[in-house]
This record gives sequence, C-alpha cells and structure tokens, in this order.
Amino acid sequence: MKKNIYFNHDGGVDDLISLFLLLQMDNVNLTGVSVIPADCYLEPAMFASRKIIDRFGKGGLDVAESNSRGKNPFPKDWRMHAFYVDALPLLNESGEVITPVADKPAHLHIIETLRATEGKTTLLFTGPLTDLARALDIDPTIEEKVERLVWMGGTFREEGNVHEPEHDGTAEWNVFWDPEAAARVWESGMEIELVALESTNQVPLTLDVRERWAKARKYIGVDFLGQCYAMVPPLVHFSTNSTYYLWDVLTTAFVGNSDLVKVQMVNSIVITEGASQGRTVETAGGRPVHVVYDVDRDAFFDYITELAKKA
Ligand code: AGV
Ligand code: CA
Repeated sequence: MKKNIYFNHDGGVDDLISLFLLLQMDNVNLTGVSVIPADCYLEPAMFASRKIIDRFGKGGLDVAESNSRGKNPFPKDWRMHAFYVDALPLLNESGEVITPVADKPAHLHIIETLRATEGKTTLLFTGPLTDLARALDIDPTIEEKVERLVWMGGTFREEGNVHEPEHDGTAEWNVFWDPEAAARVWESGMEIELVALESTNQVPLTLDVRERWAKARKYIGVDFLGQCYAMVPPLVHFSTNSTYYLWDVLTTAFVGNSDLVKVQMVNSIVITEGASQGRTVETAGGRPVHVVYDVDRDAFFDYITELAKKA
C-alpha cells in the first residue's frame, strides 16, 4: 500500500532534494506539491521544483505557489540557494518546463488536494507552517483527511539555530519564521511528528558523504545529490551559522522509512512573542507531539543514496 503524501517546502537545497527523493520512493503516492517563499525566493524555487518533477517524476502533478509571508525573514544568502539549483544543467537539458503551476495559492491547494484524494494523506512540511495554518483557519474540517503532519521544525534543547538580533538563540528557523502559524497548528487535533534539531544535528553534511556521492556520480540521481550539496557549506572543523545539515532530507527519509529513527512523546507549547519567539518548550500541560530525537546516521545515508541510484 502506498501512502498519500502532500509536500509543502520552502525551496532550500535540502527541500528540493527531498522532492527528488519522494519521487523515487515506491511506497509513496505524491498527491501535491507547494512552495512557500521562506528560505528561498519563490520564482527559482518554483522553477526548480517543476523541473525536478519533469526530470525525475512520472507526470500528473502541478506545483502551487504560496502567497504567505512570515514574520521573521530568512537571511538573503540562504534564500539564494534556489537560484543555483534551478540553474543546474541537469535540470535544463530539455529546455522546456512541462509541469504546470497550479491555479490556486498553496493554502487553498492543500484544501483542494486533501479533499480530492481518496482516504487520508500525510502532510510533509519542510518549511514554516503558514500555509497549513491558513488552510485550517479557512476549513478546519480538513483535519479529518489528514493522517498526520510530519514537520521539520523545532527543538527542545537550549540551543536552536536562529542567530539573529533581538533573539536568544533558542528557536529553530522554521518555527521562528512564523511562530503564530506553528501555534495555530498546535491547536489542531492532528497528529504531529517533529523532526527536530535533536536528530538533524546528527546528520551534518560532511566531506566523507560528499566523496561517497562523487564516487557514485555515474548514477544521475547521485550526481544530482552531489551537485546540489556542492552549493552549501559542509561541517569541517566546527559548526557555524551557515553549516548545512540534512534537516529536510532526514524528515523526508523518515516518511519513507520510519525504522531509521527513534521517536518519543513530548508535551509542548510554542512561544510566539519576545526574545524566545519560535521556541518549542516541553511543558506538562502542553500539546502532545511525537519527536524524532535519534537517527541511525549510516542507515540514513545508505537509504538516501540507494534511493538516488534508482533515478
Ligand atoms: O532550520 C532548518 C531549516 C530546514 O528546513 N532551514 C534549512 C532547511 O531547509 C533553515 C536553515 C537553518 N540554518 C540554515 C538554513 C543554513 N545554514 N542554511 C540554509 N538554511
Ligand atoms: Ca526547508
């Protein structure tokens, strides 16, 4: 049985690789894709998404643009990454783009696709939750059509990955961009599975992984991984603000193969105001969420590399 997956992403290198990997999973039926301009610029992220579907998918999908705006913008340097992926020769060989742009904005596309899909759908979000929060405000009954939400977001550690003025550093970026949206989704009844920094910290981009992909670049999909991960800084001596982890790719791999990780239940709230805004905090009376807190690193890299070889 294939699981229905709806994918909303924000055009980072690992978001776009996640799209590519979803298209290789035999156990996934990808029902819809939308792009939110958070950690990307919308135009190149839309083009890159459509070209990835053209090159590596089976057709039948369109891609919806989000018109959502966040509270705390991502750094421009990171948002530029989508331009580099979109420009890869591998994605531009045919000279045309076939996969269409959807006629609805992302939040309405989510509602429409959930309703049109038989049975329930897993929502996979690898950027902020703004489109989902807006969809829930418009039509809370879509919850009935949601199997669960799998989200790359949050951390329950002291140390997040936001290093910005007027902030205390405790938040993860996807929550920080729009903390109210996360709080809105926390109010819903849907099951939430968080791939938090606890586990993504265990899968930094490192030089040995790059070498592995370089050696296997005769496979077009592995070459695509290598080309994409050539654009972002690896972990060498110590982690900086720009060091790249496989945040979203781990989240996507978890959807394809839950054996790679360990999950625990945490009751939590989302802080929406002040210096800790975007922080997720464990609190006795809080909303229950499942948190992925540990990953088998080697099994994860084997899994995604083997998936890429199938392309
Ligand atoms: O916080 C992780 C999220 C993921 O969805 N994004 C990147 C991933 O797509 C934001 C982010 C945090 N640190 C970054 C980020 C960095 N050094 N470069 C680019 N994006
Ligand atoms: Ca992302």
